[in-house]
Amino acid sequence: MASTSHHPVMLPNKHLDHLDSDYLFHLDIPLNDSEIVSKFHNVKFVCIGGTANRMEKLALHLGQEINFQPTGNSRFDYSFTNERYSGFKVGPVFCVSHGIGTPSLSVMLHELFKLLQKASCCDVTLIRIGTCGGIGISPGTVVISTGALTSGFEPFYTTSSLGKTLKLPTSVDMNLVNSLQGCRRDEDGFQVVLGKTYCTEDFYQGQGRLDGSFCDYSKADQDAFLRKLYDLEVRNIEMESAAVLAMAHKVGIRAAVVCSVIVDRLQAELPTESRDNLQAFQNNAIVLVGRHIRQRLNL
Ligand code: R2B
Repeated sequence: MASTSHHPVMLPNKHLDHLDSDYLFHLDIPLNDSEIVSKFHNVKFVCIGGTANRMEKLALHLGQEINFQPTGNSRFDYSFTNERYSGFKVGPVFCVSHGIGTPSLSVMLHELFKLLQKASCCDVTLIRIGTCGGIGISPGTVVISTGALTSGFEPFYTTSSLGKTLKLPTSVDMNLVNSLQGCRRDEDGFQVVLGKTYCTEDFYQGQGRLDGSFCDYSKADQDAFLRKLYDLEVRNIEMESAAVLAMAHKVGIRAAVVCSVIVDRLQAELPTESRDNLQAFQNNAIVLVGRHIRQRLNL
């Protein structure tokens, strides 16, 4: 690693010290199995994204980037797939799926963070690699989030605790953002843009679409909403960034959100490009993050 800092994962939950045994119910990993847990000790990058399939492909791609040599018959040094989530580990890189939206993501992150602490991981970086709608940004462009706004246009991830609303500030590590941006090369066939991300709980009304199963606003309302987002320096919309940035900040893990635009919401509701083009767009974010990881690992 280029950095010489030593920053162990230390979770702000004193109850964790007093558990007899702990089982990561949704990841299906027993934390009292030291053989499994020790496999994660070398994790430096956790890359997360919506689907299992994408995470498997991502792990294989990043494994090649960092010259990961698998032992035995498996292509990974650890993997799991269950009804909820999937994870694929290639050396210091662990790729995990999170499903759609912050509720699904937050369950996975709580368990992931516990695993990282139990495995005594140090200097971990968390990167969400996803897809998004652009706001005045053309498909194929990669947007790196400089912050995340949620409903009310506030920079908080809103959840609840003991029946009360809990607002966690979203916070971004600008060194990480700038370093990711610096990984773009002149010969790349895509642009990289920095901007705020609007994170919603719903794909249809939440994102101002007119084509959900119900809709009680007009096209003019939609236009005003998207214009307002643009004026607030929002450049993309997706459904997980606020929880990634707030939860990682809360536990002291450096995090970033890097998303490929698949539709410009100022032009269309849904992507209009071919499947092959959409695949190529998704790869743009992966290329950027792969270079960043190589650079940080001094490869
Ligand atoms: C982007 O794509 C998904 C919705 O289609 C959601 O996970 C997101 O943030």
